[in-house]
Amino acid sequence: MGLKVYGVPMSTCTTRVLVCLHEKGLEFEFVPVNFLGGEHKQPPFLEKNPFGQIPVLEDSDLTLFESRAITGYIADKFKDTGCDLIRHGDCNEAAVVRVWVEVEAQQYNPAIQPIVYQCLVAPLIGKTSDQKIIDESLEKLGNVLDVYEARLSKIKYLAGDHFTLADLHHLSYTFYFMKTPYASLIESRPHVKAWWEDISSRPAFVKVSVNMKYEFN
Ligand code: GS8
Repeated sequence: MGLKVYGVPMSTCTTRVLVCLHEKGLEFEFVPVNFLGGEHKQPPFLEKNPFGQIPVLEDSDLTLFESRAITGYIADKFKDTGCDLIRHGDCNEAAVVRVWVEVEAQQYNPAIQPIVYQCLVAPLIGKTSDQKIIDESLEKLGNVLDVYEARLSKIKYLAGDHFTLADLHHLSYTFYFMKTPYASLIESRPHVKAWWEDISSRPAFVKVSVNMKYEFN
């Protein structure tokens, strides 16, 4: 039994894992979860992830959830295949990758996620967007992007000279963010813009983003 990913093609956390698998050039089976039908909250799926969330990765008898933990596992297990996403050969470089993986999870994602939710998901599920949440999150995101702009004016990628998990983890939410009326937050910062254009044009992401349409299957 090989690698199996349970998820939804448009889901940000699912696509984080799919991009990682494609960067590594790995074969895997994609198992669509009936999200609208609530399959992820039913006992068979809860055995895989007791929190009832996608994605889940199975590798033979190992079952993992939390997209960033899954990409870390893939990057470690298949370190000699495809792009080295953690810079395993150098302890210092690897540590910097882990720092910026945390920055995405602790600073970037909490700022960008509510904007994407309010602008794209809320209307889709018949809710009114909350402009106060959007405005507060835009301010937070702007502050984070100022740090990125300064950093990316000195180095090509967030963790150094090479594309790593630190960059990869930004792809899914930023892709949707660029479809909101606030894309200028990225476009107005020249080094962030160049970084975004670079990482979003990588073949692995292009392949996955074809299916990233904000509509439920
Ligand atoms: C979040 C997973 C998540 O929110 C991760 O895997 O990185 N920190 C986790 N998944 C959403 C779909 S968005 O991609 C989900 O399953 N939501 C259903 C729910 O929370 O009930």
